[in-house]
Amino acid sequence: MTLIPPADNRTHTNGNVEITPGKSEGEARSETPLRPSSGSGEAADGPGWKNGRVSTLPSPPRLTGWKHIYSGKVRDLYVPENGPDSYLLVLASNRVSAFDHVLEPPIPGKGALLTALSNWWFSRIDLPNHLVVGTDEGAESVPEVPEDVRDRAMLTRRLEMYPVECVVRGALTGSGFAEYERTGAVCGIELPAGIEDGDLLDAPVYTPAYKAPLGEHDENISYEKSVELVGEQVAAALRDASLRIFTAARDLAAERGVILADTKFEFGRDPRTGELVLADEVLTSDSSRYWDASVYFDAEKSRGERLASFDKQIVRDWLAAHWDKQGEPPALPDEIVSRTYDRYRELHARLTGAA
Ligand code: Q0T
Repeated sequence: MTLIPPADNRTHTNGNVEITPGKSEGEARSETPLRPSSGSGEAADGPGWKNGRVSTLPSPPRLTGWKHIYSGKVRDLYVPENGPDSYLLVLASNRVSAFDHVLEPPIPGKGALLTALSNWWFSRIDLPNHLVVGTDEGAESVPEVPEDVRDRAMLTRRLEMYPVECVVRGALTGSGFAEYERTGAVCGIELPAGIEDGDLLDAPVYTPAYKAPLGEHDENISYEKSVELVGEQVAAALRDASLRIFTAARDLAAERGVILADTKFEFGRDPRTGELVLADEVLTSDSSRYWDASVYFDAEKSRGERLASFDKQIVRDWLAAHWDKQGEPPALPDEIVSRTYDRYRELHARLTGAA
């Protein structure tokens, strides 16, 4: 896998946008979709809507020319109101989730920052991706992306998504470490004894998960199970592409003092060409765990400190100290919101070299 040289921006134009905290609106694991919208109109006006369990999501914004069809914990999906239905708008909100709850308040600027990071990675990954670029669309007319959400919107080609979350782990932590502790293996891959939480693996492992329907938790699966789900050829292509992207991204991050611990990719099939296409957001701190290398390798620090990730660790730590995980989580104080934003911004700056 080669990463495209930094100067090359051929897949999009906003790889290095300047980031400023935006207007207030809105794990390193997968995002569980919560519930489809019940229609285009009410979503924008309603009092917010409940998912299957506990939290109430803020209503997604109404976008001219677009119909809201779906919301996950942190992103909202739209389709063109009057066609063509071959496009999809993925809007990154400023919402933050932890311990399976969407928290209040949102983190101003988060959606734009993660979108910029995802775009930056897309432009460096030498595989077809789902982003729609200006003029390659032939006769079809795609609705405009409204100006006020452009910095956190991805205009994408609508794909047939494969029901496999393509997780790659270069280190063992989270659900992967938990499974290893129970069984000595992750997704059927046996690992040497004695690995501790957060240890780097000798070689990255591909640990797919099944995308559970609506509200259920994704389930780690074996490679063989992924073959049953998508067929032998596609399963192998998903695994090979995931490992190649991970390895290249891990090496690039390492040059910038950042450890890419693990990440999740999603792929689809382009119905026009049949080709495998990289979709979703890529290598953001919502889909990945990043660690600060100088902290990770600091022998003076505790394991917890060393694994403090470039994502929601500040939020998780504050919640763990101020909430018993029963009922609704308390609102985050302003200081936690701004420190979390700073952390996201620092990751973006380190990786991309932006100020
Ligand atoms: C998708 C067809 O974004 C998601 O959930 C948030 C509510 C995950 N997801 C992505 C798709 C994509 C993309 N990305 C695409 N290009 N074509 N579907 C569906 N869910």
